[in-house]
Amino acid sequence: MKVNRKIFSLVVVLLLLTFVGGCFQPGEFAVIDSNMANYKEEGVTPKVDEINLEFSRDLADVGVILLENQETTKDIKVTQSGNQLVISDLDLQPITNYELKVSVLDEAGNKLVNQYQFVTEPTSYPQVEQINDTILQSFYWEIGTGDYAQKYPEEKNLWKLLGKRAPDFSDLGVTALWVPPANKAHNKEDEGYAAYDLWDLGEFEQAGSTETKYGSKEELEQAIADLHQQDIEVYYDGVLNQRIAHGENNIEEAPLKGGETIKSYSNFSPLKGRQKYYSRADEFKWNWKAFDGVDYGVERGAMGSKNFKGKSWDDTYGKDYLMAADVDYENENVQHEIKEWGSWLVNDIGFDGYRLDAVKHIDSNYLSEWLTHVQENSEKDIFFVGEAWIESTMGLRFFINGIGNDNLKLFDFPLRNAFTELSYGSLNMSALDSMGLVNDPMYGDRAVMFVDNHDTSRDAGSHKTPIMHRQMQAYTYMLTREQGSPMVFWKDLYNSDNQENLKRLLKVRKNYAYGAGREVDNNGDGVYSYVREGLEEHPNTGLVAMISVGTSGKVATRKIKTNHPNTTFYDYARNIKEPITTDENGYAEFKVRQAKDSGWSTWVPSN
Ligand SMILES: [Ca+2]
Ligand SMILES: [Ca+2]
Ligand SMILES: [Ca+2]
Repeated sequence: MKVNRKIFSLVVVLLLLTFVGGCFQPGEFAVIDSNMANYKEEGVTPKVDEINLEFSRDLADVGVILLENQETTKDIKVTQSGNQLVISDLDLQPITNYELKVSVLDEAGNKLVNQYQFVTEPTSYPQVEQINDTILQSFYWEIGTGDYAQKYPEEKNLWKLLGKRAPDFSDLGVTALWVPPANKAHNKEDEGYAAYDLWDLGEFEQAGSTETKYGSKEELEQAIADLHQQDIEVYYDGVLNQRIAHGENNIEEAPLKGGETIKSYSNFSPLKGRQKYYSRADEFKWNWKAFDGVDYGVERGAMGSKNFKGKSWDDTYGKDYLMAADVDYENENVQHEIKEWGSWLVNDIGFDGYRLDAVKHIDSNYLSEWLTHVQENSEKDIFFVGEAWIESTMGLRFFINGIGNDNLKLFDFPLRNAFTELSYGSLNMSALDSMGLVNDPMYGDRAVMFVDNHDTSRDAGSHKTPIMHRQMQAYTYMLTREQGSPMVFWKDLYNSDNQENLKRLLKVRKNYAYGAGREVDNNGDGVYSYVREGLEEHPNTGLVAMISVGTSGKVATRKIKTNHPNTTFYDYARNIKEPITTDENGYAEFKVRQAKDSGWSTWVPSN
């Protein structure tokens, strides 16, 4: 028998736990250690040829059965000595279901039955030179608050957690993180969209605290360093449209267009962050002159949006006014400062890109100028995605043309509307070849696809209905697509029942979703399939992705051509257990189940 030092130390730890009141009861008949514990996280590979179990008592009799794909009983070797049991000669196959049943008797005739179920991993993954881009939105509305803070206490200091989790992100194939607005907000509990001082990243005692909801500036900078260590880019959430006051110190007398003077929350000077970092900080103040208008006066109350004296609303795609004190991008001081700030975040703090909030309410000319400025003043290839909340593809196209800047990508809201229909079961699956910006022949690669985000999936006050059903079908579509960039939502990845499924799907994207993407010719009747041809230099890349909208529980088959003749494919999603082998022309009958909670398959070539 193999002497395993790790087991010995684990036993010591278990005994220690007992001593301090752990759950292991001395004298209880139980498995006290097993190498299966190690495989819980890393998965069982076909190379595993031995399972070790150590019991709390010596064994008198042993019965072991290993079932392959729920039917075949495998020939295995069982060796027992004292309280140790070794099951060997396993001959495991890749991506196959196994069920191990172990029943043992101790010397007094007490019986103990243990069952282990596992699906084996592939023997190896393709090693592509450049993995696909995958963005993670690394927060959600409720993060670090209420029940979530109880259940996920590590999320209370987000910056620390992001640094710590960087290796896991890398393992999943995440290449970039969109982090929440890191600027000081009007109070510490705020998510960051109620921007107070854009230059204060949790460094100055302002608006009631030094830290932001997510931590301190030092912690943010450490997180960026840890993420860069794993080759993960970090995107800043830029809130350029509005400023929101903290309290009485921000009240000033301000003249409105038409002669009336009100008391408004529009005096933001001095701002400590700005005074420290902006060399022209003394040349103007952030008071009403830096804004176009407000919709509230201290004595007047809500009054609808009104311009300050001499101001006019900016030239925007939507209405310029959205909320609070609306920034005036025709003001040259403002223009200059926000450009300097944009470059500071990239060049001094280390950000690699931006997610830009509410861009249809920001001056279109200035937005384009700002994008060009930030890009041209950096050696990095800066990523920019705008939140232009426009739910038609034609509208997004119109917005892109209006901004006229090749650097800007946009969130694909119309594609998400298709996912909503998919969720309800009412989507015509054959239309999935043409939905959203991602399928636009000109602008497909400008699309950032998403299933849900901090606005569309909130527990209360959600701006849309969250995608409740067929979430994995939507993610499968998005994460296997050739065009566009997909964004995965933290709440789906770490706080949902789907997290293991989503992690497997991310691995499909990282390892197999390469080569040209191709629509098949038999989409419809509740099934959509999509092929990635694979890379010539990596013959074990490529895939067939299938999603369904049906609920019968039956398996649907589609004859699909791949670029892989005489090749065995496995469903990496584990929703269909049996492998499929293509003929000499690359054809096979691929399968997907018609069910809400298992209606997706990602067929990948075996290695
Ligand atoms: Ca203006
Ligand atoms: Ca505006
Ligand atoms: Ca404005």
